[in-house]
Amino acid sequence: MQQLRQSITMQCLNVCLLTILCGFAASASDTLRIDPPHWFVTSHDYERSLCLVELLVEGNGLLSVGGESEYARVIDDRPATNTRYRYVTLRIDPVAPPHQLLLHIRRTGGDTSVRYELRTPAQGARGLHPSDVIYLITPDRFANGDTTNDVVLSMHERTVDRSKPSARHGGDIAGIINHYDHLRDLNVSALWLNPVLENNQPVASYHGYAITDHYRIDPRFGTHLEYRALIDALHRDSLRVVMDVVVNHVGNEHRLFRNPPDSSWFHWWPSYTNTNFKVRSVTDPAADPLVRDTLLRGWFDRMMPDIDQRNPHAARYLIQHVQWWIMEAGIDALRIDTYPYSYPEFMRTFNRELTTTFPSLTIYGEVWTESLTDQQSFLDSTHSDLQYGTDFATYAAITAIMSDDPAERLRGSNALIASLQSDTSRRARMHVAFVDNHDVMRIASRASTMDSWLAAMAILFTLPRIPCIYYGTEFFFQSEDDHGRIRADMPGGFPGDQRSLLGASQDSLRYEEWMAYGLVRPASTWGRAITAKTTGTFAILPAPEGVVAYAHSDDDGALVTIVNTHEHEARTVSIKAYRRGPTSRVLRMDGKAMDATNFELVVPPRTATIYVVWTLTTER
Ligand SMILES: [Ca+2]
Ligand SMILES: [Ca+2]
Repeated sequence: MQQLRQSITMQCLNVCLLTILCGFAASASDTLRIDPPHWFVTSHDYERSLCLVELLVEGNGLLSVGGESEYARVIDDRPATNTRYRYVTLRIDPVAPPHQLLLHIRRTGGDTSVRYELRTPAQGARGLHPSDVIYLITPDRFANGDTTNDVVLSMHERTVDRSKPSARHGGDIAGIINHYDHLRDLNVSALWLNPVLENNQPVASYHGYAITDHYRIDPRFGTHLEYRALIDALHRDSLRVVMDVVVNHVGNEHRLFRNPPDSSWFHWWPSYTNTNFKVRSVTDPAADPLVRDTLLRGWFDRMMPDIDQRNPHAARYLIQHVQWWIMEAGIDALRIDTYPYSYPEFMRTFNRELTTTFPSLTIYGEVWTESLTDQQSFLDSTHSDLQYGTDFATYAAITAIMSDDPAERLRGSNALIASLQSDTSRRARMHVAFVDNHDVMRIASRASTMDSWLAAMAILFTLPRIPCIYYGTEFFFQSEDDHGRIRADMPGGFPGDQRSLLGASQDSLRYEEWMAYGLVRPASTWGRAITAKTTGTFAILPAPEGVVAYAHSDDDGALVTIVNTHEHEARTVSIKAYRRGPTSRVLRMDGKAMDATNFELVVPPRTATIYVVWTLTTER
């Protein structure tokens, strides 16, 4: 990590030098702002759509914006309704080299010129793979690597109080960099951070979902360069980076809400109207139009004004900021927050444009519905053509299987089968599965026994999905159903912590922590080690009622999971289909060799067990 920190210091020096060199632009245009702050040159045919960019130029007394270089030119310039803004379209030649374009800006107070940079994009947009394992971190709560950024005097919220669940706790990007070895040890392959863009809100600004500047890392989380250095380190180790994207709303302190280019950038109501959270209304053709309207146009929260993406400039602004971060920082995948609350027409444009521009990019939406049918509807091309979703239907099935109520467990087992049957295509393998996240109670608090927790994790890691681990779940974190408490501090991540779980020896962990880590760590390796899980054939096996059995198999063997939800009775499942000859063996995931003479497995009640079937190929 020493090397990583030195690299950040060098990059800081480079930026200081760049700022001095570009001092001309800064001094002549100190009240000007241009979003995006720079753009990129491209050379591939598929990136052709990036050759047009709409600049939102902001400043006092703007009259016109023009400019031309050998490879780029302003082709359109028009005022917004609010004359503080102009929409300026720039066309860039597909073969343009990186360079600076001089923008001439006429203003009532005197003309000025600004050098607008066209840079080489970062390598990224490599997408996720079915073998990936995602690690989700709430940056304010994972680790505080830099106490000097805890309080930033220019921000509205200037207190850090770890005793308050909804206050800022001081965690940051430097903390993630300091504990990067934990990610490596855990063997995850992708990192998803809750949003790290500026949230300059007066209260509860820690969670990141009330963005107030689409082009700035929140200074309490660190600097732009620290963010990029973290991503560079992840990429060097072939890990992928997921950006948490919010296009439904902003924080009400966002300058584009406080003084918008046009009031039609946002949804307005005669009196405050919250969204009704009736997600189904957006996919149900028979839904009451008023209900659907309130879902789409109601505000997510009083502090989170709802964006009207029917305004073409607002829509362009949202799409471009994502393109910018992909090319600026090398983002590989997007997680779209509050997906159903945005207009489906806008999301369809968003999805198609981004996946056309970046063909390997992965996009998954937060589709919070436990209905399988509704979940599928969002993926339909007639809706918004979403690539993949966060799999709430399977999550609901898993939590039902953990219930102490036998009837609920039976319902859960049937729901899990339905979920597995609903889409056994390759596409389903890219949905993101989870047993907890930053919005729902920790899975350890839903489990009444360790067996129940183990069952949930066994299912999570063997589903034909990409598993996502919420930080702390590897240490059996528990919580009540409260956002601030779900997002608890990682022990050892913060100065003064009495004990540390990060890098802790086995001796210093409590039993549950040791057990949990001992499962999650190897399980996150299986996805890549057992090729059958990601490239083999998936099948649901015949099993008695209340039992779910499924397998991934290829020529080398099979990964079989059997879930028995019965209260007291063991159940038998045949896995003869995976016997490849007399040298086939069955191993339980804890290392115990099973009696493989007849390939009938007896599974204890209220457990989920993983088996590996393999064959001594040299003797085959
Ligand atoms: Ca800090
Ligand atoms: Ca909305």
